[in-house]
Amino acid sequence: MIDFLREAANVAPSKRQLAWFDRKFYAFIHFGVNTFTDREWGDGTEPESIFNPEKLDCRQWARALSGAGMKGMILTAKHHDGFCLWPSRYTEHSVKNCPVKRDVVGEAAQACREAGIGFGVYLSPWDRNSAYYGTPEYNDYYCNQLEELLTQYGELFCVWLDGACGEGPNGKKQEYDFQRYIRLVRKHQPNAVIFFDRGPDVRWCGNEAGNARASEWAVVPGELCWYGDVQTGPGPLAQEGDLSYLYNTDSNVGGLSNILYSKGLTFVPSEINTSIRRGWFWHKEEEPKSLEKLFRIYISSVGGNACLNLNIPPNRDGLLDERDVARLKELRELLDREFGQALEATVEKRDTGHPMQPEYMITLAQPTSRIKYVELMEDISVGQRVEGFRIEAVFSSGGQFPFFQGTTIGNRKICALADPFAEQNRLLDENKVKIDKLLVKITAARGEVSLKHIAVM
Ligand code: FUL
Repeated sequence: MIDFLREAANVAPSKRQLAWFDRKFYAFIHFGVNTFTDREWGDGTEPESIFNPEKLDCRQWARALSGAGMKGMILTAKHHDGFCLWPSRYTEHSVKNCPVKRDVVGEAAQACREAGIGFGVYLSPWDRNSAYYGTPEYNDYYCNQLEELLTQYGELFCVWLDGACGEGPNGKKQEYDFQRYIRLVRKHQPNAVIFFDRGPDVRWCGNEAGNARASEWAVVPGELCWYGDVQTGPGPLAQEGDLSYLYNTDSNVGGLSNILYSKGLTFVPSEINTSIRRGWFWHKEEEPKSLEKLFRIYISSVGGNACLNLNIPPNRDGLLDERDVARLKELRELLDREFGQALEATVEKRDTGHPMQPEYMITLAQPTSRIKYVELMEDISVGQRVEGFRIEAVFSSGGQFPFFQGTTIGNRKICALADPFAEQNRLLDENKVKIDKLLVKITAARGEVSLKHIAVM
């Protein structure tokens, strides 16, 4: 039991996973024939001629994303309909046979480089157009396309593999050779993280609604799948990394279990991906999610030991919709207002005699009653360890009280003590007493704890 806990505490991330965590917030771009047919899933029979984004401007996309503080863009180079946004040598079903004969992948990659953000690709394994689909040759076809993307467009920060596996044009399903896909990505883009339902580098959070778990563990049993439903996901109660799941690491859950992973504990953090609108592709009548909703998604994902991949779909002109761009700008302004300026403070780690339960005393330069957030980061380069913590306020007038109780910290935990959308904020509005110091007490951990960053906003 103790050995098992020690093992769990010491499962460490790779360099590419740490670099991915640093990106925090990046964008999905769903763009393709669906943009022009008003559908979410094309069936592969769409004529190339319908893809006609006459004002296509990938620089406009990249500018809006980087302006919103996003650190990357992942473009759907090919969605389930099989239509390719780059002139692949291996199919005619691509931009090369469209009225606008432009290499959208190349232009997007270049725009990201200019804007100083990362670029990544989504290449759907499910292909409803390819005649190879459902045969062993399809894996060759897929790898050929993947290799084009991996070698022609510079450095990629992410290769996003979709788990969907439906029927192809001849009614057959495909057995994907994921091991081969992964080897190919590693060979050409060793720094790119591979997203797939359960890793190997980043896993799906289990829903498309933007719901993060209340306690997010990056260390999970290798073969454990997400439990859930696409619309609502597992909800905050299924905590894949908690001990009850870890102890089941010998179980064999889910249909894909044997494809990718050996059993045992592995470091695979979760990505929260959702669209700024209801659909992944652009539909005229859809409106962006409210600022409040997006802010809550941001706090619970970026501030909940995950990264946020927010989809912003270009319209039929090939431009991001002004409504979405405006909402992104509002979000950036709100994030800057809430988190932009940390209060001046000093932090002292206190030895409690127990390395798994240290305390951190934060002394504010100016006593204040306006504390809104506390941001904590574990040094996860050695593993994720904190299971529980508490924050107590220490008043200059004397007295102390606990006001925040949390579970996991991981890469980053944003503890929200105030809510910009609430009419009243207990701590800010009612408490006129000034807070002098804050005490962060780690109450439970799987190993020795080291917080590498503490900020008070
Ligand atoms: C899913 C797809 O079926 C959706 O269309 C979308 O691309 C989403 C991100 O992944 O598996």
